[in-house]
Amino acid sequence: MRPPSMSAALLAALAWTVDATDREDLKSISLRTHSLQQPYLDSPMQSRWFDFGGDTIIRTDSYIRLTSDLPSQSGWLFSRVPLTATNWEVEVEFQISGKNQLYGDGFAMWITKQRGRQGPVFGSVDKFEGLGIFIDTYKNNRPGVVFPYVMAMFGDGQTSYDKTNDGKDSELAGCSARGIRQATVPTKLRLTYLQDKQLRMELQYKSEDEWQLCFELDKPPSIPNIAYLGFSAETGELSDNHDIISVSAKNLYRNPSVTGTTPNKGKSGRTKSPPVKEGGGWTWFFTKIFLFAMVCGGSYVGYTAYRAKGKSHRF
Ligand SMILES: [Ca+2]
Repeated sequence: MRPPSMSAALLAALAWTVDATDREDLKSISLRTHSLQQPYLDSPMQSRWFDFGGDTIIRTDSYIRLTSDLPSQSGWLFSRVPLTATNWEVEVEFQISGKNQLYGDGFAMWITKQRGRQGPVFGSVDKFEGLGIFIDTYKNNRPGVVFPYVMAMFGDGQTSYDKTNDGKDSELAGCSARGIRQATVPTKLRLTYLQDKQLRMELQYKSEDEWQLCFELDKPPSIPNIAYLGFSAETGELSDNHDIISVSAKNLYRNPSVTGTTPNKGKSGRTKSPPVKEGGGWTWFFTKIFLFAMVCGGSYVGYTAYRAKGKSHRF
């Protein structure tokens, strides 16, 4: 068995040390293929990693506008390659704004098998497969619920989103987010997915650097193997600007120095799964090199001392 090359091992080690998430047992690596920031385009009218269509317009110094504050608009933005990471986190800065007293309809974030097609669910297709997150700003019919409302729906490819009742029957989880539109601070969402373990949504809209937990599910449905990251929005009679400011996606790894090796850190105790192979092998590889160096160094010192002692006896 060949050990990994030193450069690859060093790179992996560096990746662990930078960019830690707020969970001690997880480390992250940025996914450039699923991240977006100004100026968004890397050649005139094109982005290497994202496609856009419908009424979407891009202002390279400001935002990607999925819909403008005009009636009957519909726009989308989708990654070109699937999100293949098993565990990931996507943080999105967005802005919902408009000049009218009545406004709608909101926007969606997608992790779905379908991509890049206009449709009736916040500007994208119905009967989707995968995860849809809806930031619904217009209450069609959900008595007693404060809007804007943020909800997750898991699509099986057959179930329709029921717009008339704001998707109530197909809701996986959700929360009210009064103030997420026309907010005075940058508005953000952060979605974390740990396969078979956790789906968590946090929102930032009340004050900067203060995250509100929207929902957390322990055993989320499995996202299709081939699933694209996307965004879409729609306006009807009522309208709003729905803007994506930036997207930051990360691949999450279990931290091998915490999982199963440090008994003091209680959190790792509940993790039954073995350490992620990308990490465990290389840490052990470094440990072995370190131990080998210690043994060599120790032997040399011992041998030198032994010889010196031998000499002193002789004379
Ligand atoms: Ca609605």
